[in-house]
Parts: sequence; C-alpha cells; structure tokens
Amino acid sequence: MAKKIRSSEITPESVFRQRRVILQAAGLGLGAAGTGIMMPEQLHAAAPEFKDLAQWPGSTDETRTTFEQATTYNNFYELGTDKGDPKKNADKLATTPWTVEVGGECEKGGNYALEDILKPHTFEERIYRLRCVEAWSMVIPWVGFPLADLLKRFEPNSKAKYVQFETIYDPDKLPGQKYPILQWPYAEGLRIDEAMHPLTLMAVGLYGKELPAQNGAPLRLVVPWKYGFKSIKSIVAINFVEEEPATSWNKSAPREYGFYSNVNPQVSHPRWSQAKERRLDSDSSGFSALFSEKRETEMFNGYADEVASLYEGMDLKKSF
Ligand SMILES: Nc1nc2c(c(=O)[nH]1)N[C@H]1C(S)=C(S)[C@@H](COP(=O)(O)O)O[C@H]1N2
Ligand SMILES: [Mo]
Repeated sequence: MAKKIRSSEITPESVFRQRRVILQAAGLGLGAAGTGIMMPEQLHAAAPEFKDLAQWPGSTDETRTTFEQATTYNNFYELGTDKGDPKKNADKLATTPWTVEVGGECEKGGNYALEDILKPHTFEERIYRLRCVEAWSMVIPWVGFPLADLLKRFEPNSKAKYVQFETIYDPDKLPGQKYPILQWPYAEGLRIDEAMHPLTLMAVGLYGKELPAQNGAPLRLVVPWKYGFKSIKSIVAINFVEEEPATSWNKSAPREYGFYSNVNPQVSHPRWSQAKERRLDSDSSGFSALFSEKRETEMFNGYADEVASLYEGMDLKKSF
C-alpha cells in the first residue's frame, strides 16, 4: 500500500515511476541524457538554483511562493475541497501506470504511455506568475515544456479549433469524486491558438522536483494568464475538437465561470471583484496571506504584451 507523504518529499509512487521511465529509456539504448528525462538526483541538484531565468518566456524575478506553500495550499477537488485536503489525500492518486488518450481531429491519436509523452522533452525551469483571484496568487518555478511541442506531435488537422482536456476518473479511490461537487471527470479546454502559445506549459514538476499528487501529478497544464481552474491537473485525455468544448466549472456555474477565464481586473466575478489579489510568497504563510496587503491584479496576469493579440476584436466582458 502507498505510504503517507511527508512534506517536501517525493511520493514513493512517483519515485518508482521515474525509475521506470529511466529503465525503459535504458532498454531502448538511450541514456537518460539522450531522452531529456532527468534522473531524480538531477532534479534535486537543479532545485536550489534557477539559472538563466530570463531565457524562459514568462519568467519573473518576483519573490517566490515557497515549495511548502505551493504544495500544502491547493485546489484539487478530486482530493477534497479544503485547501489542505489534496496533500492529506495525496496517496489516493495512483500515477503508475499512466496513459493519456489522444483523439479527435488529429492524425496521430491513440493511447500514449506517460513515458512516450515525456520522451522528447527536456525538463526546463521556468518561473511563472500564476493564479490571481480567488483571493491569492503565487509565483512558482514550474518544470515543464511548451504544450505546443506535445500537441504538434499528434498532427492536429484544420478542423482542430479547440483542445479539450480531462482529468483521471476513479471514484473508488478519489474521495472527492464520490460527491457531485463538479461534473466528473474534471474537464477543461483552450482555443487551439491559446493551447499553442509558448506561455502555455505542460508541467511535470515544480521547484526542480516531480509534481506531487496534490499539484496534479504526473502532468498538468499551467496557463499563466488565466484563472487557476483552467490549469487542469492529472491529465488522462486530450481531444482536438471543432466546437468550443464544455468545461466543468462553466457547466456547474455558467454565470460565474466562462470559457476564456482570462485574468481581467475589469470584469468582476458575480460574487466578488477581481481587481485585487493577495500574494502567497515567502513573506507570508498560507493563513496570514489572506490578511496580507492586497495588490492590483494586472490584465492577463501581467502577460498582456504576450497574449493580448489572441483576443483582438473580442468583447472580453462577453467572452469572460
Ligand atoms: N483536475 C483538477 N484540476 C484542477 C482543479 C481541480 O479541482 N481538479 N482545481 C483548479 C483550481 S481551481 C486551481 S486554483 C488550480 C490549483 O493548482 P495548485 O494546487 O497546483 O496551486 O488547479 C486547478 N486544476
Ligand atoms: Mo482556482
């Protein structure tokens, strides 16, 4: 049985999985270096320093959220609705084996083992400013690769106008899925140009370590100019579709959560303003952050120069 996870520790399952990745790569006659997959030791070695950050799109030198904060104050309803639940229930998410089903409007659909998804990608370190609203934001050094690099391998065709993503569905094991909090499985979507934007990341780790279960192991989206819920965790399906796909939050509260969900201080949530945020960083604890000084939320979470052109001519009050 899976053991309980202690803070700042990789889950036994994910260490096991990582070994499997390396072993499989070795079996193919490729060293770990040849695959671009880093050994756990390399991940740890990379953690303390984040070199050449400026080279990564979306980087910032702002004070970082700590690893402890980023892995203990989470939203992951499959593992419970309190911010502390996902970590407590982390051992309920089994990540080996992991398969991603790719389908819809593309030439290379099929079932891909996690190993195949990761194979060509290097672990890169980027710091993104993430997640305004719902009262808090964070600055996290994500480990990942551009989602575009992955999607292009599946050769989407001209009908692929949107991409839909789904999270693992396992109500026997995932405590939150026993209740109709949301329509399961958790589903999200992006327009194809948003999905292909270099700031859109498929994350596999944070702080140089593999993603803990509570952060969406083994792979999750990071869409830094959108509200947090667009960054779907623990992805098992990717579908290229012609029409705007349904998303979990939009289905459960259509007036509150639109398809685009771009960070926009000028458009209020029906129940609260979204003009200001609090920052969860090394100067605050999870609790005291809620009482720390508010800061102005920036349009597109500070990425307007990079992404505003995606929405030219659109009424962002209507397409919220
Ligand atoms: N599958 C799934 N993905 C999810 C969620 C969820 O409940 N289930 N919550 C979303 C919300 S509301 C937020 S704010 C972010 C939180 O990511 P973090 O816990 O890594 O900070 O994950 C998003 N992705
Ligand atoms: Mo969220």
